[in-house]
Amino acid sequence: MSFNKKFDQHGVWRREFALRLKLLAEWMKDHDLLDAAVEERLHRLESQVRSDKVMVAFVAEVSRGKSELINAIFFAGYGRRIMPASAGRTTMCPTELGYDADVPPCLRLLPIETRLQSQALMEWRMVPEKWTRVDLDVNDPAQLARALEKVAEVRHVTREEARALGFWHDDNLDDNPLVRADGLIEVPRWRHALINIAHPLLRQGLVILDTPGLNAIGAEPELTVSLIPQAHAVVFILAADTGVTKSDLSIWREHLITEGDGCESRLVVLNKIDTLWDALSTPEQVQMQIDRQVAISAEILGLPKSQVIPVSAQKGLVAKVTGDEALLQASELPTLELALAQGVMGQRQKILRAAVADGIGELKGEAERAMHIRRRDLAEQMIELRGLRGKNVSVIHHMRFRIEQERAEFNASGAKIHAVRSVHLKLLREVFVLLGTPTLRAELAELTHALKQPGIKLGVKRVYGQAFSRLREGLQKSQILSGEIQSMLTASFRQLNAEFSFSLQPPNEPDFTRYEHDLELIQRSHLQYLGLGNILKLSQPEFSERLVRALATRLRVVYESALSEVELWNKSASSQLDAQLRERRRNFGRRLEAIKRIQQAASGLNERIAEIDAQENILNELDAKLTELTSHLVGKPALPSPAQDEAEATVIAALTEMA
Ligand SMILES: Nc1nc2c(ncn2[C@@H]2O[C@H](COP(=O)(O)OP(=O)(O)O)[C@@H](O)[C@H]2O)c(=O)[nH]1
Ligand SMILES: [Mg+2]
Repeated sequence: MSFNKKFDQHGVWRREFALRLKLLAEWMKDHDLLDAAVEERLHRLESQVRSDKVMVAFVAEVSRGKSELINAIFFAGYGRRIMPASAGRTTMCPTELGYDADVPPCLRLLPIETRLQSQALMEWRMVPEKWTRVDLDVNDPAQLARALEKVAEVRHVTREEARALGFWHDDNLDDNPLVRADGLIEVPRWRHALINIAHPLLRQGLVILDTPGLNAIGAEPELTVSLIPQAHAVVFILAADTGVTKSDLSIWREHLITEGDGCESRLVVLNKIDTLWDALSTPEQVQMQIDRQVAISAEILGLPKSQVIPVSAQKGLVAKVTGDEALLQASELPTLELALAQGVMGQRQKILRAAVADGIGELKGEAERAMHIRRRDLAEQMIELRGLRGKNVSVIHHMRFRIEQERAEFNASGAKIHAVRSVHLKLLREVFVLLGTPTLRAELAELTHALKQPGIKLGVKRVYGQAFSRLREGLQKSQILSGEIQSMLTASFRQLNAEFSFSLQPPNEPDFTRYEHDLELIQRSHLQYLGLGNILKLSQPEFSERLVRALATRLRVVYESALSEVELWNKSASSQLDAQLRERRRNFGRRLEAIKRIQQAASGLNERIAEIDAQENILNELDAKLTELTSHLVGKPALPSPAQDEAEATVIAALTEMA
């Protein structure tokens, strides 16, 4: 299955999931099963699946054919080149292609001069007015292609300006751009480009990152320490006619090697194999030459041969546009698409499904607990009412008095429940402080300060190590505190259960090891980046500033998700208490109501018993329906087929009717 088809299939699953989730929510609401925690969980699941992005980054030295490959894989349907990819017109700035429904189709460009300020790229995204916007007409591929040529624009600046912008390094002369005869240096006009178009794949959450060559990657630390490591797949491109050059190797080593995990998501492409096609050689001879280039490249990069895929992006694009099947096969593009589909999409789906299955499992548990309480209340009422059979008026009167007394006692014990809550909140507040923005900010200020010390170069690893072990310590402390909160919750829930025969169950406590692992990866990407060459740049104060800003934006994401996990945990605990209290109050109401009716007419008793029987049956049905609705959500997606489309159409129709 090609990448595009696999991605489509993923999209179908996600849409279907979102629809089913909506159905589940409506159903739960109708049956009064939607408490605050469940609602929150549904909401999170929905946005997790809806906003799930898959980022594929294309990284290589200039002119290896990144843009051409993007054209060939994703945009051949437009019938022409969309990303500029021709000699002398190459992408000069990192370019992200994606789709955001809230923004009209456009190209947004961030001027290169923003590098003179210390804000991280992520922060600039929040300031739309700093970006130059060009509207795009998606129905006019020629206009689209013309507009996108802006990403190739350059400026000519003096050496001082180039140095300030991060393109010139006095201690690393080899890597500097060429100086023209008039002494000026060519630099990109834009720092970053965002392309927003409603291409079918982009609509479904694909984000493509096209990067310029080594020089521009090196100048933007955020690419290396943030965007590229977070991409779900990185395609590294070599050209068959040049083999692995020195700068190819620098990019590979400085920006792409990650130890341990992530191997599956790195694809190496040996592009331009058509330059080896040669009318004077036999196909076997050409193939041998390609194989040799693959073997040599794999050896230099330290990869198994199977991980280097030879293709011709250009011929692949031509073949798709002209419908030339033989040429398409010869270009080997389908082989690359297959590898992307299996490696990247397969992986992504597995992760998302696992996360979703966990969420659904907890949600189901919460709803079942609510039903359990109702079931038990019914059972108790049943015993109570059966006991009244054949009893005289005074016994019934006495019973009513007893229930009223019980209710008064229960209302008076509200203070005890309140106490449990306030201790819980107090401890939680400590966790919030540990994981909060001020704590993180203070940590990072310390790191910036340390990095700015003269002669830091040798101590970088240690300084990072210290900062990260403090961060890890914070997470470990949060884990310990959460453990204490959990024990407290368990004990007080048990006590409340015993005293009021509640069935409270403490929700799963947050697990911070995942976030520790994230910290590990972030630390590694920074050290990797600084370990080679780039460490020299620390002598420029604005560089360390930028580096730490980039670090901050990435850490913030980790801390925000940790905090939100803690919040959900808290919400789940307190909404259980709320639910039990509410149900109990209702239960008193129902019991009193039943007695009153029995006092008024003797026949009331049997009627009431029959009602309770009926309610028990309804609960059983609800239980079965819940299992059915949730099992649809964690089930495997059907293969895309006409039947699948029909199924989807049916669900959509059902929902439209509901709305
Ligand atoms: N012969 C040949 N040329 C290619 C191929 N892919 C790209 N090119 C050419 O290589 C040059 C650079 O391509 P481009 O996509 O702009 O490279 P980028 O800088 O990596 O984005 C352009 O002139 C392309 O036409 C290919 O598969 N075969
Ligand atoms: Mg390019």
